[in-house]
Amino acid sequence: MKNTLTEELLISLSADKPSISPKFFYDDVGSHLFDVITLLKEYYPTRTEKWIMDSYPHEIADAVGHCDVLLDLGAGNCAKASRLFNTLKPKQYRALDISKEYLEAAVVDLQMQFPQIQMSAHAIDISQPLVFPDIQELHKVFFYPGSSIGNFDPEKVDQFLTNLALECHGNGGLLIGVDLVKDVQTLNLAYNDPLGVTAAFNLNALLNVNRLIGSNFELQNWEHFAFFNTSLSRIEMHLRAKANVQVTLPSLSGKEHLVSFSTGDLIHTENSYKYTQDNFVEKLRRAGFDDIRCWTDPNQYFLVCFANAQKNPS
Ligand code: AVI
Repeated sequence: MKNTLTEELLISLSADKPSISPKFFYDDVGSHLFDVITLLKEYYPTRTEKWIMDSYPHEIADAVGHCDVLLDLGAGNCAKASRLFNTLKPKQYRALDISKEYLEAAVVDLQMQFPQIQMSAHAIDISQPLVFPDIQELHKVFFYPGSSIGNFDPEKVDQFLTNLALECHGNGGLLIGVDLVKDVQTLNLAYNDPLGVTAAFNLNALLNVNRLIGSNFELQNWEHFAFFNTSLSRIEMHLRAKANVQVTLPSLSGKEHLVSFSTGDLIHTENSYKYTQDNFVEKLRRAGFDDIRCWTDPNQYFLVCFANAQKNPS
């Protein structure tokens, strides 16, 4: 596992357009910094999604209908899903995330509060194809909040949604939160908060990479750079070199090599795609969902959809 990660980072950092996958944001410090981001006034997605879920609990429950199994994709501390338990009344809750320890602790706590729901925690990388043969016959509701779908490239989104629609086996659907296109100022501010929390979150990826592969990125040589790319409809986050720097990277054979960056050079760390309601609904349809219900907030900043898997997927 360590070698695979090292290899992935060495390849992406030595490429013509260097990058670090956003999954490297989420070490312990990075996960806490992300939690702080969600509390910031400028970062509207988390509280707007909560506002929508809290404003339409019965409409959402009606659309979802009967729920045998709630599958929480990227569950984290399970807080968002647990707010749905009283209205969706799932018989089973499966929390899926990349880190099992964190997840197990959250599920143990939650199980005490909701003893009637059968709960389990599963360490799964949801960017890989998902299969759930043991619950094929049951009515499944996939839950994917927080606009995490925005961090996938569009082709990956299509594969991911198609996989979920097929995994419903004509019996279930997807409850998903999606960030919407809006004025550029609001978008840029959400990823350039004046307190600098998003900057710290972005820079912390370098510390995590140093720890994982033994490189020697120095934070004072790098700055946060984020902007809305209108033509691609995405926020791009980068780390920008503030000086000419050389970074030592290890190699799998044990020999170190130097990578040079000039002032202004970029390391791409994240894309966060923003959709319109129409183009996201169209994506859901193409992936094999129909009967799609949508809810939004008065500013139309964020979208929550429930999409039923087609009964006879073609
Ligand atoms: C996790 N994800 C949906 C966040 C986003 O808005 O794309 C990650 C994030 N990056 C910077 N701020 C928040």
